[in-house]
Amino acid sequence: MTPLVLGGDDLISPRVNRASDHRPNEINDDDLLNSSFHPIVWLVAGCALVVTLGCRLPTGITHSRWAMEHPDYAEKYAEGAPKSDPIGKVKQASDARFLNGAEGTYVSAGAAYRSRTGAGFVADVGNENYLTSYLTQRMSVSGAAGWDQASIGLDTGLRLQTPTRLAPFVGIGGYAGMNWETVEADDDGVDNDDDGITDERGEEDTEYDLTMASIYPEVGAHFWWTPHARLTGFGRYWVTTDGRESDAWIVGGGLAFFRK
Ligand SMILES: [Ca+2]
Ligand SMILES: [Ca+2]
Repeated sequence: MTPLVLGGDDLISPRVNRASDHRPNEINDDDLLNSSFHPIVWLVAGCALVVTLGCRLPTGITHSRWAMEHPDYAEKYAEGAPKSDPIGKVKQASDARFLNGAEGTYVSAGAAYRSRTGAGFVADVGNENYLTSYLTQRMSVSGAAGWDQASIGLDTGLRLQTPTRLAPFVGIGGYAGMNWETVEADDDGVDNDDDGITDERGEEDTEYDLTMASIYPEVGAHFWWTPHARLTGFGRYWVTTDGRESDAWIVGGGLAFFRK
């Protein structure tokens, strides 16, 4: 056994194991080193990225008064719950009622699946407001695209959620916009691509729908990384005016910053 020493090139670049390095049934120290070292490399790289982005670990993750940098919360919990009051500790660790009236900006992105056009993606940028501590209203510009389809429009919705740091929600939303879609056109009696042959095999046409709309139910959860920054995961099922083949499953996530 050679000593387990951190050093050499391994500190800079995780090396690729070579088959010739191995002898059967022998635990190789380099393997031990590499197997425990790769996560460290990723952790350091991840931390560097987080620091670069100006982010930080969730606030107050080591103590129960998590939102003391927010003035409303700080005033409410100026005197924290004593150690003898575990329920009080849980309450102050989860309370997010100070967000009543907060206004924020969000970006979100997700994967979409339609039975007619297959997989695609969606992206949004917009505003969300806390009408109460447990109800938000949001509005965004939203785009979606797949292999044979693209759309852009306005998206809006309401979310009913718990007024807590980790906040599951249910919501309802609506979308209205323009949709482009490539469809099969080999049986419509028209030379759609102007190549002099009508309805040749594989002929396609582009359909435009300037008034596509959808409504959708939504479920998801928020987590407040800081008293002002919120992470969100969500799932939706779009029911569209273009028929059930244009309906879509959407799963995504987002980041929002709130001012108050
Ligand atoms: Ca043609
Ligand atoms: Ca045709």
